[in-house]
Amino acid sequence: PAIIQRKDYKPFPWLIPQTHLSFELGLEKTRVTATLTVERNPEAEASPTIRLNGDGLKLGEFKCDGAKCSGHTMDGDDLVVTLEGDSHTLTIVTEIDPSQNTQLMGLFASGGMLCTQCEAEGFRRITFFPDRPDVLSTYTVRMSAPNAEFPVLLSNGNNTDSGEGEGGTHWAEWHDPWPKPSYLFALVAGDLVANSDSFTTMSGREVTLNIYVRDGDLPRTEHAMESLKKSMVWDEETFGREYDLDLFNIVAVSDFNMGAMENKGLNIFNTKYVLADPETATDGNFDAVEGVIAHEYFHNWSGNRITCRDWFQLSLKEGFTVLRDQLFSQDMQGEAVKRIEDVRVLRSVQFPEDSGPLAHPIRPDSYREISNFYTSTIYNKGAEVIRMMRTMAGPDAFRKGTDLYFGRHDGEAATCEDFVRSMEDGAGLELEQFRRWYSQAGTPVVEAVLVHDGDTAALTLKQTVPPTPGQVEKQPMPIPLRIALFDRATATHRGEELVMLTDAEQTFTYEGFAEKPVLSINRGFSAPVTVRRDIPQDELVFLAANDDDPFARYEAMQDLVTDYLTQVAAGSQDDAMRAAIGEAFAAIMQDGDLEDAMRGELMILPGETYLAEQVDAADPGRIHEARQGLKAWLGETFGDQLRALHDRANNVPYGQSAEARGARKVKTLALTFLAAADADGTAKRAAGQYDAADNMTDRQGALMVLAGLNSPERTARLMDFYNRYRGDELTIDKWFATQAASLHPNVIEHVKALAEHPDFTMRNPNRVRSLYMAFAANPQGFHAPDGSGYKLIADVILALDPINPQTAARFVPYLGRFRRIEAGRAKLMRAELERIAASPTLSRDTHEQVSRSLG
Ligand code: DPP
Ligand code: ZN
Repeated sequence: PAIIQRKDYKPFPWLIPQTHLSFELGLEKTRVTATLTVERNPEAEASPTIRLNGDGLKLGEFKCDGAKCSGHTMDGDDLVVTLEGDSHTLTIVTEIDPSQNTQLMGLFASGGMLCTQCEAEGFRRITFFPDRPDVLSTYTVRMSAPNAEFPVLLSNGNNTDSGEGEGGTHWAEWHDPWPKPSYLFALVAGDLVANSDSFTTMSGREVTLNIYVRDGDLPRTEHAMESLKKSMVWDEETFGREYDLDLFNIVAVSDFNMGAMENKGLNIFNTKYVLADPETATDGNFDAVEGVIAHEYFHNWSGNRITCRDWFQLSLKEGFTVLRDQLFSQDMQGEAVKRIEDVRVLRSVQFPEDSGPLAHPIRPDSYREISNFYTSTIYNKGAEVIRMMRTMAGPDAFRKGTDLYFGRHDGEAATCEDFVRSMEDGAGLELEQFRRWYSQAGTPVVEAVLVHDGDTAALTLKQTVPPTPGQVEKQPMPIPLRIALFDRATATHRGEELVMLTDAEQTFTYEGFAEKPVLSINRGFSAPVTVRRDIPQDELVFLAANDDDPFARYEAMQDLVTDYLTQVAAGSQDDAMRAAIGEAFAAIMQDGDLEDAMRGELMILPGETYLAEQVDAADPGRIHEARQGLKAWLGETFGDQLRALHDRANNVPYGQSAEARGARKVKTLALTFLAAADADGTAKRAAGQYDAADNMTDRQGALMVLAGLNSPERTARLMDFYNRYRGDELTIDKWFATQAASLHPNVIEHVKALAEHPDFTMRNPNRVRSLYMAFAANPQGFHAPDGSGYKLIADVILALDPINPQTAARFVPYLGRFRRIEAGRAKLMRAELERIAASPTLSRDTHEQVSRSLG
């Protein structure tokens, strides 16, 4: 398959000012009539033809200016039309079968309803069109459908007209006044009910808000509605962005590849990110709904009003919008904990991507299948890069930069370069060297050494950016590091400063230190880098107890545990170090000034993927044992305190206050340590928590602990959970995921048995992910020394690829990490990749990921 290169970008030779789409809808047969006005693009090189992309489409009728014409041919999947003159009207008829669309791209059926997903290249599965983000058009849509099956008919923009048709059909017309690229087109038809509300914008316009769901799901939409209204206010106050239509619709659908989609005025959501109530959603689910609702809403400006020139610019909208949703959630839930959570995701998903065969810059240079580039690098590292600009500029100047960007590029298909220039001009930043963050892949490593002499402290920082595929030589990056130097005796510092490391090596000196200070660095995680600090263990203990930057305090604890665990995994056990960790752990449990939400963060041990990243050739088995060993030791040594913590948290009644949420977090966390030390006693305690639970957070938390234990309580509660929630898709997903992610030694057998369960299906991405992604991310099962976990995931990829290639390809990176794994397992992982590669019928998605992984 062809490689698309960023440097080859050329504007499209034609403009499509108007797009009229007429749908005669049916689950098995939908007829689409597209009427496009086309005009020569005065800013592009003239072309005698217009290329309209298609994907698996069969052309029905074709007319040019109302007449049958012959100047068109098929070139592969595309329709190429020869056009003389400067403007024409093209009429194109296609017929599609949504019920057979298992890829869930384009128009597809889900539970009796019809809906669309067009980003990135799904529109070409509906009709022939220049399916690229820089072709903006004004859409008018007419739908007709049987009234009984599809009483609700929705598209982008405003509902301009509707009426009854022949033979029990009805029709509706929608018009979207804002020109948009085809990937933002959406249509929904189904038997749906709405939670309706309204919002008055800052200029006093009233906007109708609807969240459409299946009948029974209505009671679970309140949190999403509240989140939407909060997002709308926040974007006005924080970024000066006002909503621009009279109607904002959200529709929830069960079968969906992504989390959600920001189609103009008609967001389509995976039910997972809409539906929430205390009985079925965990605190984490509530937060995820709030975050995704905000994310998609914020896209209305960062994505829709200003879109991307080409898909290489994807991070322009995604990185920026992720930063916007992170800042929103920080304001809603508390900055410190949210920052720690975001960094945990970055380090457990993006860092491994950056150090593996699929590493790419946040603005890639080439791709074969764009679906493969909806990555943690584009999203999460992209957000970190813009966050660094904000850190360097300060929030007020940053806002001037974003104001300039929104003003300057409104209505355009823009580039990352446009964004950077707006930041230079608006925020007053000098970003020439900083542009390397857009072009260089790989996570920079910063070594920090602090030397004390007389009354001077000298901090030497060295950076290296590791080689990545296609990028062997790297240039130094500008790295903003927030630092503080602590006086050991008073546990205070003179104030934080922002150090800019721009060269390969630099030394910064600080006067007036009679004693050697303790270095706190990359506070707030001001740069997405790995810091290797040469710092004695007692200073880490000091920072874990005293740092006033919550992130830095967390980081000190993580570093302490990471150092210890990597040593244990390498075969040396340092009891003094373990004792120091124990002391810090006990202090965290007892610190009366800490909120429980933060206490929980400080107690969470670094994850196994993160630990594996710290060494060149990780042994996942030994890492798992080392981590479990420390948990058991902590659980044993601090059993009384952990039980007391569990009892105290158990007495906090259910509620959404920070206190109640924090209590629920430490409650289950305490169980995980206790379970590692005392399986039988903890099984009873966990079963007690399960039985008494009046909310999903406590219930699933207890079930998660029980699922890892060999105990009679395990079986009984798993059965209870299933019977209680049978038929409730999202909750049964949890039932699958909890078992697939468990610490149980027989987890592979469990997963194989669950794959045969009548509720399992390869057709529903949420179900597939709940069983197999949970398993692939479970090091103990996935990295079974005999390779059975690798084989299982490879079999999933091969079986899923013909059904849903986009989702199948998402499993490849787990196997692709073999170069960072010890030789025995690496060989088995590689062999599975080669087995997949040998399949003659791989999709473009999976083929690209497998061949990049094998390198
Ligand atoms: N739906 C995806 C997102 O919002 C792609 N735009 O990030
Ligand atoms: Zn997005």
